[in-house]
Amino acid sequence: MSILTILEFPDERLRKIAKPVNNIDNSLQTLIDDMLETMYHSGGIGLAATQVNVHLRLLVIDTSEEKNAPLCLMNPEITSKDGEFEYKEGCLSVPESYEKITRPGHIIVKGLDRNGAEIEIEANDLLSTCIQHEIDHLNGKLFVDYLSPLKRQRIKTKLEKMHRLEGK
Ligand code: GNR
Ligand code: NI
Repeated sequence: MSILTILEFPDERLRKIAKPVNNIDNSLQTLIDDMLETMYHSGGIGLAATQVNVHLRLLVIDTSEEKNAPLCLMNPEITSKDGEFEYKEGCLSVPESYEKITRPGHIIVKGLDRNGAEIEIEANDLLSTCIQHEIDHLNGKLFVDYLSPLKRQRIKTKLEKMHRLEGK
C-alpha cells in the first residue's frame, strides 16, 4: 500500500469533474486501499479520488471514533435531502482552515460499494456532511466555495504563501 499525494487549493486539478467508475479491476482495488491508507494517515474522515488526482467518481469515508469502519462509495447519487446541519468543516486539500458550513442534515445516497454491488445509505449530521463534502470534490467543488469571496481569497493567499515556503 502507499500514501498518495493530496492536491491542495488553489490547484486547478481540484476543479476537474470526475468521470463514472465503470471498470472494477485490481488497479481500482489498489487505489481504494491506497486512498483509505492516505485518509487514515492524514487523520481525515473522508477522501475523494479527485484529491489524489484521480478523476473518477470514487470516495472513501470513515466517521467512526475507532477508525475501524471504512466506507467506499462509487458513482454516488443523492436521492433525497432535507433538514439542516451546521458543522465546522475542514479539508485535507485546504489545510489549516476551518469554517462553519450549513448543509442538508439528512440525505439518502445510492451508489456502488467496492465490489460493484448497489448500496443505499441513509446518513445524518456528520456522515451526511462528509458525504456531501466528498461528492462536491467529484464535481470540482470545495468547501471554500461556500464562503464569501473575501474569506476564500484570504485562504488562497495563505496557502499560496505556504506552498512557496515549502517549495511546492
Ligand atoms: O477530514 C475531514 N474532515 C471534515 C470535517 C468536516 C466536514 C468534512 C470533512 S472531510 C475532511 C477530509 C477531506 O478533505 N475530505 O475531502
Ligand atoms: Ni475535502
